[in-house]
Amino acid sequence: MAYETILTEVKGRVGVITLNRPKALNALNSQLIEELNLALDDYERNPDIGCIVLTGSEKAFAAGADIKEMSVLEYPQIYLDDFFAQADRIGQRRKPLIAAVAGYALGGGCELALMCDFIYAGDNARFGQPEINLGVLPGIGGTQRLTRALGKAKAMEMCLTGRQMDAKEAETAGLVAQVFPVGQLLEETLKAANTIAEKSLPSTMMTKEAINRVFETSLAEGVRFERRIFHAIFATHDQKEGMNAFVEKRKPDFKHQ
Ligand code: CO8
Repeated sequence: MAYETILTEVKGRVGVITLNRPKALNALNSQLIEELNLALDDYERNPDIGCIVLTGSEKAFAAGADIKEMSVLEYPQIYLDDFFAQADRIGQRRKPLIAAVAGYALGGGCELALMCDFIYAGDNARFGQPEINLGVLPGIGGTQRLTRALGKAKAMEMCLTGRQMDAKEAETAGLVAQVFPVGQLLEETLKAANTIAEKSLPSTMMTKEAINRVFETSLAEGVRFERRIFHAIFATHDQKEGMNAFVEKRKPDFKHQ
């Protein structure tokens, strides 16, 4: 499928999506969100894809939602159209999804990275929720996910002042999993993505689902949920293969089912 705002490339069992609106620093407009969802649908349906990487350019992962597109919108149309509701689907994906963030990840760009399962950052990455400077507020989950990722103090400070956080601070604060020199970011992200994609797909998907339960439920319910899907994974080929391979001292041959 030909896209205008993103690039897609399959590397082994990893599906890569590159945001590609360089003239607008990858600002997220409706077309980009639609194309991103189509590409994600495609990778999710493809049994040969075990992990997805979402990235941008060295200058910008994404500098926010497209302010030029939004500036002309009026209430109640924005309400009736449920503007940007499709963005929520990105955070509901089932296969592991890694954000490789270099440069600006601001506003909707930061929120998009937060919808991924974890973030690897280039050492030039800058995270921020500058919506307050535009007289608005984060609208794609930033107030919720940033607070869960960073805690109340830093999330409040960032959203209320609009200040940016560099990669080092983001790693210390737990927003990103690891920081790499920007020139090595994609290579390192692909390495991790390959590692994940080679594991049994039902076990990576169930692990993602169980960890995400943390944000939706109590500890007791979450532990019960984990036990139920742990029991269920004994219905897969790969559980038998993985455990037999260990006992027989050989490499497992996962069939991803
Ligand atoms: N939207 C549209 N265009 C943008 C955006 C954006 N978010 N960011 C940059 N651009 C464009 C610029 O207008 C410029 O275009 P042109 O060449 O035609 O003038 C081009 O990209 C390059 O940008 P700059 O010249 O500004 O580049 P600099 O290197 O000088 O500055 C910055 C880079 C600091 C990133 C600067 O561009 C900037 O501050 N951008 C805006 C950042 C921002 O405020 N982001 C938040 C947007 S609001 C948001 O994300 C809300 C999401 C919620 C939506 C919910 C819907 C329900």
